[in-house]
Amino acid sequence: MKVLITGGAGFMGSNMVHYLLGRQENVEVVVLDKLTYCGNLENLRDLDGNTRYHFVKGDIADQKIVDEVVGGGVDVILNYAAETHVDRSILDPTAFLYTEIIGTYNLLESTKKFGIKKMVQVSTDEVYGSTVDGLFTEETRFDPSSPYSAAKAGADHLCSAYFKTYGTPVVVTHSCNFYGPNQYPEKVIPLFITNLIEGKKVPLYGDGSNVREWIFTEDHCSAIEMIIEKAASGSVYNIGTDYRISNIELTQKILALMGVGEEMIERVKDRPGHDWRYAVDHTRLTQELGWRPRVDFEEGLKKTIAWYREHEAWWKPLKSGAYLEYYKQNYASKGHMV
Ligand code: NAD
Ligand code: TDX
Repeated sequence: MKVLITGGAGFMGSNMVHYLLGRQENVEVVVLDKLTYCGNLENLRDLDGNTRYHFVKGDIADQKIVDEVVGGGVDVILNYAAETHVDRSILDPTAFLYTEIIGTYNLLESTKKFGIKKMVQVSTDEVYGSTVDGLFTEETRFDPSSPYSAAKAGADHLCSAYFKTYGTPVVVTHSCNFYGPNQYPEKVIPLFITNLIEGKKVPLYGDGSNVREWIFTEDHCSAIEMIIEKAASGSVYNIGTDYRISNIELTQKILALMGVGEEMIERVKDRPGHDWRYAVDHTRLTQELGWRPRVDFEEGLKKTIAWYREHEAWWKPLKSGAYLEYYKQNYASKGHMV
């Protein structure tokens, strides 16, 4: 089976590349990635020379490159490529619209044109907006709050429309928040961990009462693997863990595990349009496909903190802005298609 993973140089995409290659010997992976500030070939460096892994630099908003890669022989497409940071979408939504909407449209067109067996659209629970005390089911009406989640919702609607109109074999997932090794240090967990390693305070938005549901990398990968194997075309699955925690509780856990006190919290202005609570009902995935999460949050958080402690060389250039220069020097002349 040949699997195209768009956005495979990013956080969860690269975790999925490793997960699939590690678990299934008959799998070949092609990564198509634009290498934005978030795409990092360091995440895939250990695969250099692996004959079951191929890397192509390209933009999913460019139909020509998408057709070339998909038409080159692919069985399954996993669309991880996206602009993913809510705060950046508030500052400038442009790239979010191109990548999320035009990019997903291009992948759907190529899926249709080349008779691809399955496309999985890796989406988010944020499309449902915020809920005070309920749970999001797959029937919950989309009510996005940020340009990021509105763009993801637009892409998800396109997937549904392609299935209804053309029978395009697409499956959409709505996952809760990811965490784990290799996450770009702008997202709350790696930002807070790396700030504390550097002796800096952690910027907590608003009163810290906002609630998020968290899933560790391997658990998200196992859900997507099961969806590749078993999900019917046109189906939609929420991916969640039932592990929900407020940002202040999350911060306190990180501070405790890192051996520092609450004086390291800096209360800052709230995010505009900040969703208060996400809560996912994943009954369908569990009952229909038999999936369940396995990693306990404390265990995953400890592993994540240990990884950032051991990989300063990975995140320091990202925080200092030196990554692109480093990347040009280390990769551009070494046979990568960049
Ligand atoms: P990330 O930001 O770490 O990586 C995104 C990757 O996509 C990068 O490698 C980037 O270079 C690539 N990319 C961006 N624009 C591209 C384009 N136009 N063409 C080709 N490649 C492009 O992402 P992540 O946090 O691992 O999220 C992966 C997917 O999962 C996204 O679709 C996101 O919406 C979804 N998701 C994320 C979370 C979360 O908590 N991070 C939760 C639910 C769903
Ligand atoms: O510095 C911060 N301080 C803070 O209090 C940052 C970066 C965040 N926060 C808060 C905002 C959120 O309530 O922490 C929470 C998590 O923030 P992010 O890590 O930015 O994630 P979130 O906004 O929840 O979105 C994430 O999960 C869903 C991903 O970035 C999305 O791509 C995904 O779809």
